[in-house]
Amino acid sequence: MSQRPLHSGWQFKARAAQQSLGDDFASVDGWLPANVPGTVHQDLLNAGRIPDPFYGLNELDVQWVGETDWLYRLAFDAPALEGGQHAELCFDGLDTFAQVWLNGEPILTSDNMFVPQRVEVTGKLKAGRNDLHILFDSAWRRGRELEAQHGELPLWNGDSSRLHVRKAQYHYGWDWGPMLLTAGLWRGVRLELYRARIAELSCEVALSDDLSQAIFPARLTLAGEISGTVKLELLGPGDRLLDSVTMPAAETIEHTFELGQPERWWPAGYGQQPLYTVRASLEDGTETQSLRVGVRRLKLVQESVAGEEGRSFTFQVNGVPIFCGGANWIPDDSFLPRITPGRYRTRLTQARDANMVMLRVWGGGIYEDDAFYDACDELGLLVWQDFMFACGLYPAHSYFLDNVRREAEAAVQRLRHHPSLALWCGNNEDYQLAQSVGAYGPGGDESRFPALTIYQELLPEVCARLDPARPYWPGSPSSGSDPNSPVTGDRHAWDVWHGEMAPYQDYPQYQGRFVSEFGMQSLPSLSLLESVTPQDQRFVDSRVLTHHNKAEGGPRRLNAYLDANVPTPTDLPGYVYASQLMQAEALACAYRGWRRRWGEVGRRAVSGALVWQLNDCWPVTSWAVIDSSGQPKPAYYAVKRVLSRLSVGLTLTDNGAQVWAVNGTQTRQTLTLELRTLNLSGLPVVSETRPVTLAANAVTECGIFEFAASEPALVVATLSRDGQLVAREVCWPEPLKNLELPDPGLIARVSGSQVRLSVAAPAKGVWLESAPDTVWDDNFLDLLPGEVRVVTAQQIDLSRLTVRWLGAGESLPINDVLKRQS
Ligand code: BMA
Repeated sequence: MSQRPLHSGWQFKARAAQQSLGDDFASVDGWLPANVPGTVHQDLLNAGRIPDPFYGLNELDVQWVGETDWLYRLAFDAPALEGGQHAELCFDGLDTFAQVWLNGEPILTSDNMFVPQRVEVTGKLKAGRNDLHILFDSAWRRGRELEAQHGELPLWNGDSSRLHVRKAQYHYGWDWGPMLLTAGLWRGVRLELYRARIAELSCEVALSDDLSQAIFPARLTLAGEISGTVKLELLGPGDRLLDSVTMPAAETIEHTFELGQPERWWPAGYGQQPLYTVRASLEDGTETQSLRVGVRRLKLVQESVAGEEGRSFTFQVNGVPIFCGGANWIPDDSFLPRITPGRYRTRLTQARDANMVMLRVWGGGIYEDDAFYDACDELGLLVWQDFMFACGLYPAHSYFLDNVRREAEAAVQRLRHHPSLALWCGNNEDYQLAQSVGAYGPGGDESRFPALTIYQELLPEVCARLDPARPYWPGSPSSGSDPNSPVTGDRHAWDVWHGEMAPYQDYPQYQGRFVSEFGMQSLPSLSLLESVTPQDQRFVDSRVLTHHNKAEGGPRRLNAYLDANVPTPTDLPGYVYASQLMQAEALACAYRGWRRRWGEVGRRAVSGALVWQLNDCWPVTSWAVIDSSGQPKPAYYAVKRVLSRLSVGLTLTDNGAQVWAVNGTQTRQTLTLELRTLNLSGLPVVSETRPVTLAANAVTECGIFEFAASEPALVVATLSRDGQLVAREVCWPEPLKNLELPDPGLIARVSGSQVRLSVAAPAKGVWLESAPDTVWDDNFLDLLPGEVRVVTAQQIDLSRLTVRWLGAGESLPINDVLKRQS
């Protein structure tokens, strides 16, 4: 088979309504160069026809783009077909309402951005020049027409017409994202010429109950003229050839490789991520396809929780229950083709480095790129995969259902071989939306929730047929009649921030068996904000900064949490720091409290917590822990610390503090627990030391550390082994805004890629910043007298290095700190 990408030479222009379509396509004027894969916004930006939609208020000025119809055209050369050869045009992604003509003849109509299209053009393709024309109708207009036909339906976020359009739902605007209705060839397009081709290769790897034997049942379907033989190979990690078989070609070929003592795939931190390859080649050498697979047994266990109501919700890999600390993933850009494999890899590595083991691909985005899942396989990140429905009461007429079925089949067939893929999930919050309008739950009128058939029949049927071994879950959240039950299924814990705006200190009591969403807003990094804000708008409640917070009541809610908790300067840098400090405190409190409830075998009261959200798609104040320039916020480091394999926790009581420790390793740990209180100047008040033994993969309650709370004091718990620090927790008197902290007398020494920090008095939230691309191994530290903390970055731009902490008043250039010391 020969594959020719058709990516260069495209042109585009706006459809001129006053002309016939033929004349419009034929006109010589107005065509501009287009990039494929790409979007019309990117093309217009490249051509200088629109300003950067991310800058200032420009989003508002580019709305016409989504309301316009767009023409794309390409002239390309093709060879004469040889006898018996087929020609197919393959469009991996058309966004969204597209009609395609080849040499003036209509060949395709497409209306689902998630469905790749393959069109046979044998007999239509000419030797020599060919002309491809595509009309993309405005998704806005077409959505409105569909809505007029099928009725307006309730939703949260975006324009209600989105519910009728199979296009990434966040394109319609979300409570963290702009409305940018893209159009175009967002994924690749190619011409395939072949006599015979591999239409599909699948391999559903299975592992025996005792984990000692793996089977690789390779299944191949061929299309075209079937003759000769096909070679199937199994390669081990490092591409060692393990087995191979040659079979006569047939429409369907099946062969099962068996392997004793396979190397097992594990989530990050639990073991390695060995990957096997199943490869199929046609005898004539014209095509080879391969799948990278992993050997692991994954189960979703729901069993009783001793002494409590309901059932657990625990992912088990190779027999080991995994506490799924992690995050929700949204598309990393409003303009999807800008997300390169390298960018995926960077963002996912950040997640892995924060001790996360699971990401949830949220249903308002896309079935992500192959590069996303490949990286998750390699990094050991489990993927909770939503189908693409979010926060709406979707229609379910037969045309819509057929469209959804094709979409789901395409997604499942493309992704099912990935060992990282842990779960298929029907939707995001559609059960809750239905419940809120009286269409679900006790007394709810389910006839008003037609999409139930999608989540409870159509999608489970597709999954059972095409990916039977993988768990399917109807919705996030769902759990029967109460979709957001705290005792079964998964739960979105929005009692903090949304809902009653509960204090974040109460997070532990808003638990779920698996908290698949919770979050707290903060501003992005100052450097990112400044890059998209005109000078005269760089103040907290400027029109531009308010526009870059899309949440309903966003600035007001954020201020409420700031006012309750932290000193909040009114200058922009101070406000950025305060919001990020508060977010970090809130998320750490949630993870800490819920992870304590990981318990032990038979008592897995909370088995996961996924923060809303890992990343951003544009520069915005949002719940993300990494901003859209890729810079981690302080919360990122707080999460990383609290999710480390071994951690220690404190909860204040009337007469002291409860102490517990989490051992996320697979072995029992014998450690030394040191408990102390310090006054705000850092002088020790009470201390004690105890040996502790922490059971494997469990939480150990270590009892009460008693002390009289006579004055505001810091409570410090450390775990160490042979004098080496293993984990530490510092509990500060709350609210932080009331603390009167002395100057910590920070001492910094910078040498090469290291910053060594020490203090004379306790310092909270010590935050180092340098060039935006600086990658720190740790940051946002609590420093205590008597210790030296070393923070490393690959490269430090000393001239831009600043440091700030709670109470510092401003970010200090490190050179000033150095001068103060000398
Ligand atoms: C969740 C998500 C999103 C939303 C977020 C913050 O429930 O599913 O819809 O962006 O809340 O409000």
